[in-house]
Parts: sequence; C-alpha cells; structure tokens
Amino acid sequence: MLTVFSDSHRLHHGTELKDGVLKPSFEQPSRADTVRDRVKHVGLGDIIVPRKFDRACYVNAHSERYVSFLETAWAEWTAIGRAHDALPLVWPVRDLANEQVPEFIDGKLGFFAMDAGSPITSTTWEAVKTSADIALTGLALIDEGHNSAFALCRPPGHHAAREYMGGYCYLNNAAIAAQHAITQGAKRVAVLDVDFHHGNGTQNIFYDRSDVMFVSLHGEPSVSYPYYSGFSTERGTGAGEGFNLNYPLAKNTGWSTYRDALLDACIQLRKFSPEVLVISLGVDTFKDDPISHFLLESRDFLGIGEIIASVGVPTLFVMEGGYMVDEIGINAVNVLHGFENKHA
Ligand code: Q9C
Ligand code: ZN
Repeated sequence: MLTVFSDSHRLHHGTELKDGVLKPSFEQPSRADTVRDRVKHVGLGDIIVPRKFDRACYVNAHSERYVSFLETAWAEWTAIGRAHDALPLVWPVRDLANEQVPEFIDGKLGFFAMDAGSPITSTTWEAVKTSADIALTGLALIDEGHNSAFALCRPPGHHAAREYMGGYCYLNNAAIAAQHAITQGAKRVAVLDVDFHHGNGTQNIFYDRSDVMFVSLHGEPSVSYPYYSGFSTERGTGAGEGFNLNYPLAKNTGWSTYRDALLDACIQLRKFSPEVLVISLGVDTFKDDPISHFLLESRDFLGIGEIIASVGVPTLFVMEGGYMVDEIGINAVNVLHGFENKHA
C-alpha cells in the first residue's frame, strides 16, 4: 500500500485550552512522524509526496466564507497586534445563533469554530491545505487503480464541518476526498469513521445526502467529546434519511463489543455498496490513549483492518486522531496490515 505524506505538517503546532489551562496541544507534530516511521520500518510500501489541488476541491465540502476565513484569520489576528495562536472565546449558542458573519476577528473565530481546540498560527493554513491535498492524492491513487492507499494526514479533519473548525481539525480531509470522488462521477461513496470521537464534521457535511453514507463508531456523547452529536437517533435528513449511522459505545468498550459494532457497520456498508470506501482512521481507541476511554489493544487494530477489508471495495485510509503514545504508529499500520491480511 502506498502512503502519502508531507513534511509540511510540521508547519502546524499550537496550544489548546484544556482543563481550564492553555497547554501545548495533544495534536502535535511527532504524531505524524511516528506513524511515518512505522510505515518505513515495516516496509508497508513507498511513501510519496502529495500533488497540489485547486481550492475548489475544498469549497465543494466546505462553504466559501469558511475557507476565506481560514485563509485570512491569521492576518486579521496579527493586524491588531496579537502574536499568540488565534483561539476563539465567544460562540453563537442557541438563541444567539445568527447567520451574519461578524466583521471583527474575535467574532469570526467563534462563528467558525466549535471549541477552543483548533489554534490558528502563521503557518497553519499551509499545513491544513497540504493535509487535504494528501487525502485527495490518496483518492487519485485509487482512481488510478490501486485497491487501497494511506493518506497520512495531519492536522486531522473529521470534526471540521461545512462551516466550522474544532477538535484539532480545519478542513475535513476525508469529506473532501469523498466529495471529490462524487464530483469525479462516483454514484455512491461511504465514509466509515473509527476514530474514538464522533465525526461530527463529516456527518454535518453529508447529513442530507443519499450519495455519501456516513457510519461512525465512537464514545457515547453523554460522556465523550464532542458531546452534542453522535447519538444513534441522528440518521440523516430529507434524502439523506437512513444514510447516517452512529454507533455510540460505552466507556471502557473493549474489543469484543467494538468488533460486534464494526461487523454490523460493515453489513450496512455492504448493503449500500459504495464504489469507494473512505476510512477516518483514528487510533485513539487504544487503551493508553490520554484523551479517550476505550480499551483496544494493539493486536485488535489488525482485526479492524480485516473487517474493513470484508466490505470488498477500494479503500482510502485517512489519518485522524491518536495521541502521545509510542504505539500510534504500530496501531495505525496494524489496521493497514490487517486490511492487506499481513500480520507483521
Ligand atoms: N476531555 C481528534 O481525535 N479535546 N480530535 C477533548 C476531552 C478535543 C479530538 C477533551 C479532542 C479532539 C481528531
Ligand atoms: Zn479522535
């Protein structure tokens, strides 16, 4: 399997507001390098650099005004003398919700963000664009006849919705690739999200669509970030009704429960019969992940890959979460090896 990777991911690193304290983000550059090192170490396949794609590819999954905001936020933030990472601090909640975009940067940051976990720095946008291009390059490999590809994206994407960033995510790499497959003529594409956190952004982007099915396994929202989405009652709307499937799982979920949910999810995916399957590949379901609470062991990730292979369609793996543990490389590559049915 080919891996798409770029050193440009290092252009993005920043702080997050966590437990009431501004701290270095858990989403740090060493993550992608650890996974890249493992890909090399086991000889998964060649590692290639991404091609460049048009801005239009991002706007097909996000809104024009949101992409413009990402492009100019740092300039607007520093124009008034600020030097620290840009973070939001006020949000348009419920009755304050208003469709008008504020002019001042603090208003814009809240309007286009769901939390204070996605800092914008001087070089964030360059890293973010390259991450989306990595996913689009992975999709191009599939179009060119590869049965699978690994888009080693960083920053991750699945919390980024049509019009907002959050949860370390800016552009939704998996959704941009899925949408591009449709734009290129695919009739049905599916996104399966196995990150510990609900892929609220991907759900948001395709919620009223029947051509892109979204299926997610994640920590139940009552006790897991992002708290406000991921319930099993969220099944899509309008033409998209029945094409959004959530599997919220309890705290301390281990392999047997996880496997049963994944097997069921893959039955639903086979019924849908997509031409391309995009996997939002988070490995924060690991037992030692510092911000999650599932109990998967490294060997279980082989099982995830094997079950995904049973869907039987060309598959693009897009890297999402997984934090601060040496095992993120082992676990991510175990999924890929399981898919290829190699047990390194
Ligand atoms: N105590 C991804 O895995 N912070 N994003 C949660 C919970 C945000 C995770 C804090 C976690 C976002 C791509
Ligand atoms: Zn996650």
